[in-house]
Amino acid sequence: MSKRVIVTGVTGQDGSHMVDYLLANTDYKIYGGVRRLSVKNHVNIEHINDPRFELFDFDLTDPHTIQHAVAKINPHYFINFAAQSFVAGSWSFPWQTFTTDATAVLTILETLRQNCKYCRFYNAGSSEEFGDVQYEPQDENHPLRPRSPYAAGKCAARHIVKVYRESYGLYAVQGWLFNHEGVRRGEEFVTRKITKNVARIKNHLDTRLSIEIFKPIKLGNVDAKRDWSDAEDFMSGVWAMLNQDKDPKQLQEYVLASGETHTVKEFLEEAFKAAKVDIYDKEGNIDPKFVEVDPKLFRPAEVTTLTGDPSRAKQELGWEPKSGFVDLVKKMVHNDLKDYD
Ligand code: F7E
Repeated sequence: MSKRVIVTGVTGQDGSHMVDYLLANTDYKIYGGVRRLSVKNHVNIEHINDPRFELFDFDLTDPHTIQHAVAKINPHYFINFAAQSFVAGSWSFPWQTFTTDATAVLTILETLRQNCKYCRFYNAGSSEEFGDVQYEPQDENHPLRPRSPYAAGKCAARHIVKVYRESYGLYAVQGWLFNHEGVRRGEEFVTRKITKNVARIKNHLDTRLSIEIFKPIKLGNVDAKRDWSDAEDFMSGVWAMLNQDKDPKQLQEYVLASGETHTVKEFLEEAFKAAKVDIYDKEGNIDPKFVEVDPKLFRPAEVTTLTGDPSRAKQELGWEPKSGFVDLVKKMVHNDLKDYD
């Protein structure tokens, strides 16, 4: 009988890519957890037409839905990609963020411990946990120094995952995923916000028919540095973390990253380049008609720089990202330009 995998957060970027990856690379049955909303947003899973994929109602803030899913499905793997993942939003909703990103992870672990001890559990961890970084690049030994309610929640989750692994021998891991983007990225994250706006501006300039007033892209801290990869590349790394041939108490957790860092400004410039829009004035500066820095978009505390060191994942899991920064930016811009075809 084929194995059963629960993937939560399947309407989001990572959950939907994980479903695609598992359908393509295993013969397992995949159960996708979705939170009921009055407005359905299934765009990231609309393309899936496979009898091995089934949806079920799930909400991280409702322990009963976690217990019910585990009792009914009796999964071999539980991959938790559901979260309140927007860092900036975590200052507005700290309680909701901590409940979904930390307390709910404890509920999953305790449910598995009591009912499904041999299920392998993955929780989405984040480079944000390194926060106020002490050295570059950050590896698995870097201390946890969170700077946001989101990051504090992910750190708490990491500790409780480790406690369950070490206390009960549960196969439970939490990778450190550095920023990962793509055409399914939510529009509030800076990369997609940029590529969507670049496409809008390009269309405006090309058609000159738009009745819309020409508006610049409004951004916050464009000097922040991030290590960006293609989200699709991360799925095999996560799956490899879940399939190590080790006693759970000996398990390692891994950084997935490109090892390269760029400023938000560099992403922005590369995106306009991909759309063939010249944004520079005669002095070679970015013309403010294209980009405006809005102090309201600065965070109460910023993670100014992140660069991951994926050496351990490369050596022990044989994992490395396939596509680079420029290809990622091009892919996202070209995808958003299609909205105007
Ligand atoms: O911000 C700066 C902002 O919101 C990136 C999540 O997936 O990756 C993501 O977290 C940087 C920050 O992602 C705007 O201040 C400037 O320095 O795209 P972001 P994030 O906060 O790095 C990690 C690994 C996760 O785990 C998270 O779940 O860009 N920035 N101007 C801006 N950011 C946004 N969102 N919007 C702006 O206008």
